[in-house]
Amino acid sequence: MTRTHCPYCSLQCGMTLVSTSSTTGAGSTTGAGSTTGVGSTTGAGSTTTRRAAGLEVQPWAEFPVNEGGLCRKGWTATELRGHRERLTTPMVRDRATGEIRAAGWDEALDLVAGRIKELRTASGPDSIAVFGGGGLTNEKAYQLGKLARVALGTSQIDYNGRWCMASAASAGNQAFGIDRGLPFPLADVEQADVVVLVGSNLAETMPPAARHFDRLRGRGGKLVVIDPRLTTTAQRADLFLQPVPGTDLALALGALHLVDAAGAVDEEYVATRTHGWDDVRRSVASWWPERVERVTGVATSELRALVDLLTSSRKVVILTARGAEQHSQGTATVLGWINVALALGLPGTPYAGYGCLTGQGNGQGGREHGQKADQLPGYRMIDDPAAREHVARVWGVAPETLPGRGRSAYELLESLGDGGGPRALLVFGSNIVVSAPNAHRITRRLESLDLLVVCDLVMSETAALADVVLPVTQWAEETGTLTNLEGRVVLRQKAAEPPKGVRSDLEVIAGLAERLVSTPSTGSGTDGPTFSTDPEEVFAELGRASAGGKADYSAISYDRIREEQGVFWGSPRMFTESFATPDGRARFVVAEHTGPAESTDEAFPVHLTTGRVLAQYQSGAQTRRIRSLPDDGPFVELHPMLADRIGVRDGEPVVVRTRRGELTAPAKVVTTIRPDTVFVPFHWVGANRLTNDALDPSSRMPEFKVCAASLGLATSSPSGSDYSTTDRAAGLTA
Ligand SMILES: Nc1nc2c(c(=O)[nH]1)N[C@H]1C(S)=C(S)[C@@H](COP(=O)(O)OP(=O)(O)OC[C@H]3O[C@@H](n4cnc5c(=O)[nH]c(N)nc54)[C@H](O)[C@@H]3O)O[C@H]1N2
Ligand SMILES: Nc1nc2c(c(=O)[nH]1)N[C@H]1C(S)=C(S)[C@@H](COP(=O)(O)OP(=O)(O)OC[C@H]3O[C@@H](n4cnc5c(=O)[nH]c(N)nc54)[C@H](O)[C@@H]3O)O[C@H]1N2
Ligand code: SF4
Ligand SMILES: [Mo]
Repeated sequence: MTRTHCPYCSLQCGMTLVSTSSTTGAGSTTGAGSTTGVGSTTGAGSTTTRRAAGLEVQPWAEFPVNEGGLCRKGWTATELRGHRERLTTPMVRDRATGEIRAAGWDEALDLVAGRIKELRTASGPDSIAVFGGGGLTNEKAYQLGKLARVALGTSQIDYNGRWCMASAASAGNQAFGIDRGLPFPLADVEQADVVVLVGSNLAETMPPAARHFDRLRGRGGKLVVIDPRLTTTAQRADLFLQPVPGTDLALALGALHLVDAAGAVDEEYVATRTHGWDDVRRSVASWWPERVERVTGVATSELRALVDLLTSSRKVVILTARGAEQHSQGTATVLGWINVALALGLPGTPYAGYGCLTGQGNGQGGREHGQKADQLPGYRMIDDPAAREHVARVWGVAPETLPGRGRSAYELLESLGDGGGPRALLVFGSNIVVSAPNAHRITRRLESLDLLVVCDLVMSETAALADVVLPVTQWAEETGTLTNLEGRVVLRQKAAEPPKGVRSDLEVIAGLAERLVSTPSTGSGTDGPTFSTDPEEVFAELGRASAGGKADYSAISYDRIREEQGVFWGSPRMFTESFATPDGRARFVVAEHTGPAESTDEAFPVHLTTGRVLAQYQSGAQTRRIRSLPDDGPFVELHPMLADRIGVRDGEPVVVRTRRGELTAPAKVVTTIRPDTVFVPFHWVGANRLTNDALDPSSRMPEFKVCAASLGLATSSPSGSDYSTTDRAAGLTA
């Protein structure tokens, strides 16, 4: 029996994995949450049980975040073990024939290191790029940053978290001097009077978290949801506002205008704990409710109802998620809501404040230990001389050998190959072909590389393009730490042996480093850089490298995490005395509403937004392969009025076009979406052929959540969403 955490989202639900290999085969011994077992690989008629490939998921009732609850993705997570599409051997592509064949580890690693050396000699270290992921453990993220800076010598590293909570991170740094998703434990929301969710569908994206919001309402607290769709989450709300996508900032400005007009600004808090209110006050003066209604489509009465709730309660929590953040003005939007929170005197007071609901399993830790283009471990900045000095000492290299800042995720991918930037890319933990915006263009960039290396568990759509595919262990087969949305560092513990032939990411990184680091010593009196493959050792090194930084992990150990059910870095409740700015005060920052980068017009008259459904995770590389989760392909959610206008009925194929691409998928006709907006989930190839790659100026976050689209009747067959062919082909290649 092993206590560990779900492999997927930032809630990092505690779970127990029980080995079933010693017990008899079929019968399920536990009650609830049954799913189709993968044990029977023959499709139809399989028995229902939660066990698969010798591991069964059971609750871990004492873990405080989810209290034993899991969503269906968590209950079925072990089905990917022993899956027929699991990669178990390195693969190497012959560029002359296009054929991909099995190879030994030494052959594959030698080949990768050899080509990297050639490129490095010919074009310099920045011709090699690295792309990481917010699902990687802290140890992997740390080691990947070190691989780039020390073994490859490249500045060109970034990761998919740039597409996730980067706008909230940027806003948090500007306003509070620190970037931590939730500055308080999630369960604190139960004690609030009012919680406002801006662009979060947490009933589908972190279902076990919903219990905390249900208890809030059980105590008489109020839940407000702001979303262009009346989602499962919004259906539980006491107040629901349904803005046009991309207009949340105008709503925040209007809310602050009314808070001020009502005389509800906490003048003492503003005077003693903040700077900059006067400028912000002036900037919201012209945001009359009528103007807000014209921009957002939210009736003045609804905005007033929101502000009445905010001003009549003391304990208000404002939470943003991707709906508000994934915009070219995402940072400004978050700052707009932080301004509301500061004016009301909330951050740092009990059961109140602002927080961002981080998304990926290690969304928080993944952005703290150096896989970001501008960052060194401990949330240190790479262009800070003191930071370079400290980290270089831990790494056993000279500070001047560390490269500077690289490009942000989208800019990096856009520059690859034909784009004039790096000629080689190493990918760890992201399925770019599905999840990058303007995906056609990015896929062409990947295809133009001299060398694409992908480490993955399965043949993802991105791995299917690679020259070298390296098979790695998955969560149940490895140990490491992740930092959940609250800043709680949790321990993933190994529960089973990996298939033969598979290596951990740490082993892959060490294998490459060994071949690429020329001579150890650098004259700094140490033995030069080393790359441990033992996660606990790497964590201890990460602790030293992060010591004294903003995200300081030096006091955390595996033993402490086991004993304390996770350990928060810093304080569980932040900002009670001061903020992380030099003078301890929070900053009001003026945020101007400019609107989405692309507006609707005659040719593209509707707003397109994208997001998630409960049963699929991210690019779907993992969950589309779990047979007890529905994998029906994308759909186009639209209002009956819009459906009537183009003459499509529920289930019939509809074409969505944008300036970048098109997608055909069945219409899902619902009254819960704004009539001027369509929604497409992004878990399958397709949605991102449509999305806009306009970037936020500060966070470099792409505008996943709004662009202009047109709709039409499809002439070809329905189920023909273009996803299926690519997807199945990728599966077969494996
Ligand atoms: N089932 C499932 N759960 C997941 C994931 C998954 O892939 N599947 N991924 C995890 C990750 S990495 C993340 S980042 C989180 C994301 O979690 P969420 O942010 O909750 O997920 P999304 O569905 O991307 O977006 C949330 C909502 O934003 C709304 N929205 C769209 N445009 C706008 C807008 O302009 N303004 C506002 N206010 N709302 C808008 C959408 O209608 C949607 O309901 O989920 C995590 N959990
Ligand atoms: N249109 C649209 N696009 C979006 C979004 C949206 O809302 N709309 N959301 C964005 C957001 S918030 C996110 S977070 C991204 C996520 O999108 P991706 O970056 O594609 O994330 P995943 O699908 O989780 O990809 C993880 C890949 O790594 C593999 N993997 C899993 N664990 C490990 C590991 O430990 N090591 C290695 N080497 N590989 C591993 C998985 O099999 C999978 O292929 O998508 C973004 N794209
Ligand atoms: S909510 Fe997130 S962490 Fe919890 S079981 Fe579902 S996917 Fe896993
Ligand atoms: Mo995310």
